[in-house]
Amino acid sequence: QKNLCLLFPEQIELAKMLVETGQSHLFQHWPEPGVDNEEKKAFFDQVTRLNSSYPGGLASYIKTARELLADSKAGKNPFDGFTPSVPTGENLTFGDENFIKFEETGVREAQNAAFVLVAGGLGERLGYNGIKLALPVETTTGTCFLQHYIESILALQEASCRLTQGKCQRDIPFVIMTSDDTHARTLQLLESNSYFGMKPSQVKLLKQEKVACLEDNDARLALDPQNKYRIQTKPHGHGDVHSLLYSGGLLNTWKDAGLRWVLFFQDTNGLLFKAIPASLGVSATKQYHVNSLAVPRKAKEAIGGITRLTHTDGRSMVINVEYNQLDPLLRATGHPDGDVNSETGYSPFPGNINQLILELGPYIEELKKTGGCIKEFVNPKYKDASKTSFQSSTRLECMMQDYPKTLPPSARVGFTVMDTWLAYAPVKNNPEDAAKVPKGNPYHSATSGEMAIYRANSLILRKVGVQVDDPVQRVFNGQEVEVWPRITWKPQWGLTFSDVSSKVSGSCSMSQRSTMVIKGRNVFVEDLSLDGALVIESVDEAEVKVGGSVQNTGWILENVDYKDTSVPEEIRIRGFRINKIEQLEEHYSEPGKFNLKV
Ligand code: UGB
Repeated sequence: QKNLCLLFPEQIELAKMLVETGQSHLFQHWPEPGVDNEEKKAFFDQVTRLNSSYPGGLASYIKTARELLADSKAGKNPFDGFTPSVPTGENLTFGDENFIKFEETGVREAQNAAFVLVAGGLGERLGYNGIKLALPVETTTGTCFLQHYIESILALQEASCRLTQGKCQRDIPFVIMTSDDTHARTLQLLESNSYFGMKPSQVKLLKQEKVACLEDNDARLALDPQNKYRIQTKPHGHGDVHSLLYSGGLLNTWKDAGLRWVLFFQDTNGLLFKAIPASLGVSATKQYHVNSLAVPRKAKEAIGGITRLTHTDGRSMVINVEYNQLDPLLRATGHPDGDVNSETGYSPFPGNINQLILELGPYIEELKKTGGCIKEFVNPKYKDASKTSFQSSTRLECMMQDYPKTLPPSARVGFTVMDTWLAYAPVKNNPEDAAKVPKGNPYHSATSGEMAIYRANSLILRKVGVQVDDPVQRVFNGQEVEVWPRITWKPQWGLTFSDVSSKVSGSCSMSQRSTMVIKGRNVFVEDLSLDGALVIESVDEAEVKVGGSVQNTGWILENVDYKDTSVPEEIRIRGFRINKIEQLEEHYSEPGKFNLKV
């Protein structure tokens, strides 16, 4: 009471709200008025932020938390009344007629798209000290994820413009959701690299706020153990992206500019853009309001399962069931073995890779109703079976893929399944955990993420007629992986199947120990036999034809141990370094036509 006398009117309102919602304990230790005034002010600054960044304010957060905590204590099944079944979606096969048709449609539509990258997570499972966007996708070129994403969007923009004979007028908007954990370092990465060639005005960073932690079933807010004048906070999850986009007014700006699609994606999937054009084509052709990208899923793999849920009252929806919920749901609904592989060797439920394509108009209409609030959940770790106290504080969380949960049955919700080798290779697990992944399941590590790039590029080249040698098996950081030739190219060289097939001709071959790096839009590979390393860099105005027989010692992979701290972290987490012994390297910095015949 006495402390309240010193407060501003808006702070008094907040203090009252806290007391009325059962949070008086936050003030119990407060000394008499006049003591620790700066700290008390900082406390209210934080409460103001927590209150304004949550739709409906802190009172609403506390109310929802109480309800969800009570449900959790009572063991209420969030899927009560729902039966899971395997849904049907669009299955694409890379390089066939259907795929090529969807790719072309997708590229055409890309100029009507905006991209949203959720990158607020620190990646606790990976344990990397920097932001994940700064990690190399592969170490042959050292291109980081953010650069790769930006170059892919720019390549898509150019390709879309070309297809419409230059009638497009706009740059594709690119939003990155950051958090306090990642914001400054993401901005710094962009600024110190001139936005990797994108116009700074094209990129917008939206920072998500953390939410208050809860210390018990009454949803009493937890004080920060380090500072008794602060409420402890934790991330709220990637679901925040919807309310941030809505409250910032960006969606309406995009709509007014004539955009039609919003594509959401995650921080470390170096393959994703190989799947984007075709899946956007599926959205446009099928007029999906929601299209989720999926890949065949191994049972128990840490990716959600796309599931049809049918309620006893007749309601039905196609939605992601998160990996920790799928097994109990199946067991509770007549599948005693739970989440297991079928005779195909995969779970019958396609794996959600959290790449969503939403149609902008219906998305805005839905958000007008919900304000972008996504159904939340709570996952307290209880001390014992009485479920009366927690091991550590918890908080509400939300996931971006739960967006369809509030949609009416009339909404057109679909999904597109692609081959894993083409679409999905995330970097999520540290070497130690990756080495423990059951045999046959993907590692989702920096090692497997990099190897997946080489495999995909090799398989794509095979599909356009190049004779690429089989991979060899090697073990890095305790993980057995296939090592294909290290083939990389810039997105503007080969964004789609048609792009790649138009750049490669004649009789070409690549030995397993080869490396090929193409950094140039107009590089044409013709009758090339490669056994070693070849690097071609050229400016846009140069047209370079490369052929003949290249043979040299090349670049070799040497094992390093992830525990060896003398090696930089981004290298040692993959378990190998590339020793660049000998290569044929050519740079074309002038416009013109060139012929490199070795
Ligand atoms: N992220 C944020 O931006 N903010 C946050 O508060 C938290 C995360 P994780 P997760 O496709 O691989 C998801 O931690 O959540 C960003 C799907 O839920 O890597 O365990 C973060 O920066 C799951 O269904 O993944 O699992 C990152 O970019 C499955 O699809 C992204 O959110 C799985 O991803 C994902 O965060 C997958």
